[in-house]
Amino acid sequence: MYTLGEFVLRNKDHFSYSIEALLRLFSSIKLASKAIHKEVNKAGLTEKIIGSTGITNIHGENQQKLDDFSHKAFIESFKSRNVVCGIASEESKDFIVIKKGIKENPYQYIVLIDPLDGSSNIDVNVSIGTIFSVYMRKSSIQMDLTIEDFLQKGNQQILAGYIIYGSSTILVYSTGNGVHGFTLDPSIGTFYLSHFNLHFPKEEKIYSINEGNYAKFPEGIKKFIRYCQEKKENRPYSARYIGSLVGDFHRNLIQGGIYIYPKTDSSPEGKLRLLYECNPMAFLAEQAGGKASNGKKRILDIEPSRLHQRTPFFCGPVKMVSQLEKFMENCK
Ligand code: AHM
Ligand code: MG
Repeated sequence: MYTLGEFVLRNKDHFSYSIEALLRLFSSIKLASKAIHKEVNKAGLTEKIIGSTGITNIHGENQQKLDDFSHKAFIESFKSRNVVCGIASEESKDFIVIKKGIKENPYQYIVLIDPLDGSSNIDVNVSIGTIFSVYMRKSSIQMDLTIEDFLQKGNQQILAGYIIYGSSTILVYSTGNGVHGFTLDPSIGTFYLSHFNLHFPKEEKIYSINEGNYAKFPEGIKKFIRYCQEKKENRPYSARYIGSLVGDFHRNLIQGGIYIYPKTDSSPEGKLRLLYECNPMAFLAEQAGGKASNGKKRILDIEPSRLHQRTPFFCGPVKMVSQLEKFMENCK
């Protein structure tokens, strides 16, 4: 049985940068995710975690206590491991600079993170997750970090992944050499390899979309939904929607399905954030033999202009995403 650390070391040629840095990055991610796992599992027992902080976050949403706890857990954990120079989080308006001299912090990695995704599911005991994305900084190590260090195209990611806090806690990642999953054994606090080289299965089975918004969808999406429901070939597909991107993506990766979050009348740019939700999932999807698109363009090729930029997001097996793109194209 391989632990995450042992697996990373044995596959050091999967990462073109410093292996010590990768181990430190994982050390930070594991530490924070275990703290969140522990809180999630006793959420019903403690006022500390259930409910809202009473603060409206930068997206105009009610910040949950677990959102805040998770944000702080990751920031502290990355700070303590001396491997990251800057962090952008869904819970913070601006990027956060880790202040350390070059000598003390020679590593120049940039992290973008959604510390706790699917917050509407926290209080009802449904799967939630963390999504992370890592880049090399672009600016010189001698200079201050700039927003350009964070506004990189998804195709520049050197590490991306998620942690799902579900019936078990699983960490899934890719460095551009396949997608691998590790399940936490909570009795000893160790992640063990459980899903080697994940790939979307050959047969498509599922479509995942918040169909309650049907009336607000573009015509191409309505057509695609009707296509999914048609009795033809291997259709109709099953409808499955948790409302946690990590949970929906993880199930669709294992069982074969497409995740759909289009623009709507009320969210003309879509709902999901490009940099710390869509790009890491798109990177994983492609590594697992799938595809991710905004309806017209590959997600990983979008040039970002804002930290909290939103985008329509369609992600899953190539055949399904390409079919959806065709409907979108014919419906302009
Ligand atoms: P969050 O980051 O505020 O939790 O929002 C992102 C979540 C995704 O996890 C999920 O897929 C989507 O929002 C659900 O949105 P909706 O409730 O509109 O279906
Ligand atoms: Mg989110």
